[in-house]
This record gives sequence, C-alpha cells and structure tokens, in this order.
Amino acid sequence: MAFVLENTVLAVLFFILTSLVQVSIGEVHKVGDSAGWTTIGNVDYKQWSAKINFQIGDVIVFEYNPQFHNVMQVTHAEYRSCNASSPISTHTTGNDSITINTRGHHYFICAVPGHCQSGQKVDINVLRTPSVAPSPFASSSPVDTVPTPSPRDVASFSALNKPFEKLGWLWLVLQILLVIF
Ligand SMILES: [Cu+2]
Repeated sequence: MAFVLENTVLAVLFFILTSLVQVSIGEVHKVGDSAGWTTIGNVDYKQWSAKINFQIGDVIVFEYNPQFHNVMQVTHAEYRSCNASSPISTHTTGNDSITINTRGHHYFICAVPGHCQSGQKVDINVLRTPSVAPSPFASSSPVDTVPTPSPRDVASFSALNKPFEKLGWLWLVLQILLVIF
C-alpha cells in the first residue's frame, strides 16, 4: 500500500514539475521575417520589432550570410551612433539564436561598415509592465508604439495567469495528499 502511495506522490510531483517548466518556454522570432538580417530591400526593423510583443524567454533568430553581415549587441548610445567598437556580445554564425532573459531594450546592429547606418539595426524591447487590453485613450494617442490587439496579446495575457493556475493545482494536490494520509 505504501508503495502505491509513493508512486502516486511521485507521479503527482512529476506532473507539477513538467507543467511548471512549460511556462518558461518562449516563442521564436526571426528578425526581418522572410527577409532575414540584411541591407537588401531596406527592411524596416523598427516596424518589424514594433509588431511583436516580446516576452522573457523568447528566442530571437538572426539569419544572414556570414560573409556579408554579423550581429553585435550594443548599448543604447552605440545603437544610436552605430558604434561597434565595444560590443556586449558578437555573433557571426549566420544563424544566431539569442534568448532574451531580461526586460527592457536589447540593441543589435550589424558591424560591417555602413550597414547599421543604412538601417541594419534592431531594438528588441521586452516591456517592463505586462501589456493588457489597450485603454480607450490609446487609440487617440499619436504615439506609434501602441500595438493593435492581436491573438498574441490574448495568449500572453493567459500566460500571465498560468503561474496562478499552477498554484491552484498545487493547492489541489496538497488537499489530495492530506486526504490520503
Ligand atoms: Cu550587415
């Protein structure tokens, strides 16, 4: 009998752990979508990043020909001035996956001379406050950073509630354990 109980407890613990891990898996975003990381076609990387609701744990993928481009993470000042002399990190594989682990801005530029200046730069911003349904005042605002509601917004909102769901599960499991013992 004790053996069966032990197995049940282990199974329940396993279930809790696996469901908690699922919360931290982020989405993958390819910079520039089908165009990739390039100077061809004047891709508007500002416009590209503005339409995405970045979350912690998301993966940013830079796809490019490493003969012609690279990726350097830089400070805000370096991003603005296209200064690649002291990057935070350098990526050169042509297929670089970078996981975003912190809130706020993450600035990336191509360090090949002239490329950043011609627009090969991107600002990945993970909002410090979680985005919720836009207020009625948002639509009258001239600010261009107000995102239109998308399925992603709804998804991220429900993701916010996930930890609380897990707490609910934990509570239920504790109740079951109390009944068993
Ligand atoms: Cu480049």
